Amino acid sequence: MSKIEVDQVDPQSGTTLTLGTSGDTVSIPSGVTLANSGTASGFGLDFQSVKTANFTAVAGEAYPCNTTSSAFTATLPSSPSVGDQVLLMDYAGTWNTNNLTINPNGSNFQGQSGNAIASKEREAITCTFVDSTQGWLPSSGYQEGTEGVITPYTINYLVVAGGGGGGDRNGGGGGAGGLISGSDSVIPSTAYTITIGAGGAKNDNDGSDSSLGSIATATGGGAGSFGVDADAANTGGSGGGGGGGEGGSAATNGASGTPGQGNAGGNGANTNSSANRAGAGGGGAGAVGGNASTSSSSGVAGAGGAGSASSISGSSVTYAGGGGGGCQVDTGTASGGAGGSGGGGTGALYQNGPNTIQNSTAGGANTGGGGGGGARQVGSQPSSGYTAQSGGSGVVIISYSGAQRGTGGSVTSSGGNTIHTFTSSGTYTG
Ligand SMILES: [Ca+2]
Repeated sequence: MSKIEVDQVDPQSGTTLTLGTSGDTVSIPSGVTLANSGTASGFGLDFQSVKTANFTAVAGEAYPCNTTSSAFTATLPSSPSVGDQVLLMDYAGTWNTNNLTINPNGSNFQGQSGNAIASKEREAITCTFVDSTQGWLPSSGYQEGTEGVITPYTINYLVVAGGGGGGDRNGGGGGAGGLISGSDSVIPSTAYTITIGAGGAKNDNDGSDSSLGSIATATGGGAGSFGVDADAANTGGSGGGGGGGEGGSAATNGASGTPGQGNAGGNGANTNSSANRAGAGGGGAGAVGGNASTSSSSGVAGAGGAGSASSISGSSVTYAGGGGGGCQVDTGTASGGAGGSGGGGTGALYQNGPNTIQNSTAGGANTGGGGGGGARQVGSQPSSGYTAQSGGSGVVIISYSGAQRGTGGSVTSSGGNTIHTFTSSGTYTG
């Protein structure tokens, strides 16, 4: 190896200086600085083969990404150096249907932690690592529009289904609508269908499901048993309460709820020799429905199971209480049948002799409360108030930190959060 030491190298003729010949490598040793004060061309990112599945990018490389078959994730380099660059481009014009997810691998992307999503057809993005605060920034691109790279954000949610209907004739209270709370991420400018479940009408009608897109679906509350042919209480988000039956029929047991959403209804009771018959409470999100009890001198209807409190709206509100059971007492005293906290309806009580009655009520609107059970109608009974009632409709509430980002529902703010409350079906657009 020989060494030439000169201060300048110029072309021997003409104006082109050539280093090496084809196949050679011109090596710049570590510690050497190439300072360019002229025009550089032909330098750039090292182009790679087409990617069709998850991969981890290397700084200084460019990747065509083909999402024709399925969406996948490009993970940026970990522990990047300032100035590191990665180029990503939509190989087949399919990022709008199968998005490319960009995982910043522990660094921020545009100042936020978590993944970003590239969703524009024929988009191309050069990602440059700037610093630990902003992390990676798109430093150049094509077809990026105003939302070329979007960053999902976290929401907290509450989804409550419609409550089940109560049962007539010493029937059980309706089970509360299923209650689900949690958190998930939503994608800006994406529509999420909001469904608010209706409450079930009296006598064997369950509440309807409520849902937040594909993120969460709460199951409608189960109907309470009603006193015809020992109708069985229905399962649901929370289960319906068992009935006391009518005539000489048997009492029935409560039905089960859905794990993670609600609880079972209580069991009905009767003392047919005294014509004392009592329905049980429907299950609530926070507790099982109360059992009924009877003797030769009394009937006690079961209370609806307690609901569950949530502060997602900015203040503590209890949702999804079970309906109370209904009760007929021909011999002695009648009591009980309170609705569970959180919108559960009150069960009807009928006490023969004094001919007194406790009116039943429906589950509260937008609470998911179960409907109250009914008492048995007899000839001397007042003309109304003894029948079972329907369950209450459900509700969906979305909350996230900071200023308003999405649209839909009734929008309020509390404690630095923006809150979207849906009392009827609609759309949340992220
Ligand atoms: Ca039934």
